[in-house]
Amino acid sequence: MNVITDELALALARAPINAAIAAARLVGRGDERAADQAAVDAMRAALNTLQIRGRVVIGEGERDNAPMLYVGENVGAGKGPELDIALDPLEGTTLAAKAKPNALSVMAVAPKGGLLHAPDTYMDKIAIGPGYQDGIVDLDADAGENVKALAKAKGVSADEIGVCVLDRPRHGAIIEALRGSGARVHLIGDGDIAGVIHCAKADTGIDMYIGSGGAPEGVLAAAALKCVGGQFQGRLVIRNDEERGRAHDAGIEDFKRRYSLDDLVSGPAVFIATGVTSGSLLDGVRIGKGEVQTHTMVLNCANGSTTELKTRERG
Ligand code: VTB
Repeated sequence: MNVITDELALALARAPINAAIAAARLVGRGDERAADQAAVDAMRAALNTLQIRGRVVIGEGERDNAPMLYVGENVGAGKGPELDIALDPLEGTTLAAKAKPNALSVMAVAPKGGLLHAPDTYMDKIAIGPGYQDGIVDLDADAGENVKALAKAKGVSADEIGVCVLDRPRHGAIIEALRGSGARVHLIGDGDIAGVIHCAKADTGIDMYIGSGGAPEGVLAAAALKCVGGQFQGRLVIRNDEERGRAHDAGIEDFKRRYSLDDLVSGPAVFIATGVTSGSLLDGVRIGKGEVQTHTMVLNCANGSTTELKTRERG
């Protein structure tokens, strides 16, 4: 039996909605920390009103560094289903601070044990949308070869393939290989959860996501793809002893393991994202004349449903 009913999924949405509203009041103020903190406080308060026994498995950091929503923190009113929660109250703190598009408040929830406890390290990632044969792209293949394989499978030429990549110097070789294949490269400043979700939406012009970003964001993005369909492969990037320690503490022994979508998200998860700033996926929070409007997507893997929520409330 699935413990996350549609009703519970909608109740859970209050957490990112309230976090997004709190962060939105600080959009464009150049203060990443303040916006993040406001989102964290609001998300935690909302989670603690719900009839769940939640445990944060991906959160704001280890207990020593994060006073709230730390990994291992119990949330919820203490009764109800046991749930694992991965959260990012403000994904794209820089985007919010600079009032740029696609800052989101994000959460994935699954019955206990259903989400990989990803350490706070980087992860090499590749993602594509639904409708392709399994294994059509490969994390270990050359980026240009992946474009060619995807173009063939899609029945288009390589120059019609759009690839989303975080704009970082570390991606120089990948970007070169992608452009060499003819692909269009969509560079984003931050926010690779949105980057991955773009692959599964027909109207974004993005067919594939490649590059290294946060491992926690990898699990959150995988939860979204698991619900709407698509492929995702990831591998932790462990650069030093400290990161090795973090991975070890998260219960990971095989640092070279290549994770599939189902390895990252093994249970029937729900993925919820609320727009903080407007972007290609969601409208941002609108505040004015004593009223607040929000826009949220609730994706439920258990029944494959997508629910779009628009709220309007005093505030
Ligand atoms: C990504 C992205 C985040 O960090 O994980 C990225 O999803 C990777 O880290 O929004 P670097 O910024 O260190 O390259 C963010 O951009 C910010 O958390």
